Amino acid sequence: MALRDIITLPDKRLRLVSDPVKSVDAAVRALVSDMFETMYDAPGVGLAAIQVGIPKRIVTIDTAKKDEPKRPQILINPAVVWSSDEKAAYEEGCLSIPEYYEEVERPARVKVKAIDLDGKPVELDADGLLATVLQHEIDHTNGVLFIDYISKLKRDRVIKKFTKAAKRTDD
Ligand code: GNR
Ligand code: NI
Repeated sequence: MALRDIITLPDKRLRLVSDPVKSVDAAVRALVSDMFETMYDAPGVGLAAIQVGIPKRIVTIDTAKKDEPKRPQILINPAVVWSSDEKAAYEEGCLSIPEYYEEVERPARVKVKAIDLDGKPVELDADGLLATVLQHEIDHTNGVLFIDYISKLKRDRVIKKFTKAAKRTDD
């Protein structure tokens, strides 16, 4: 078990389309274990492998509140197979865009298919925060960030802020 570094804007790897996992082997299990450790430490309610620099379609999620028992969920090769016409708005944040929050509207309910750590197919029906986090994480596996859904003015402003901050730290 190890903490891994979370990559942040403007790291171009956040725009990669991650590769499907072909077999759930020891390396995948070790990565999943590190992702949970990194996600709980951050803390965050979800994490995609690309956020620790690994372009594989692997997602960890735990939307349990602080006073509730842990509820770890692992999704390998996840895909949204149905989404509701009804939308829901959530104030979203992202560990790869630290301390920036904006309201995003997405389908309120989704059905997601994936495989678990045993390579077995799983199907999830989600609403509320879980539906939003599932979509946010599956977006990461496709190189999509929540700022892609806000106005271009706000998006350009936040990208510029992180680009400037990165320039200041490497000179
Ligand atoms: O910790 C997180 N909180 C969150 C809140 C609202 C919508 C999505 C999220 S996911 C985020 C962690 C993260 O960046 N996952 O990719
Ligand atoms: Ni994120």
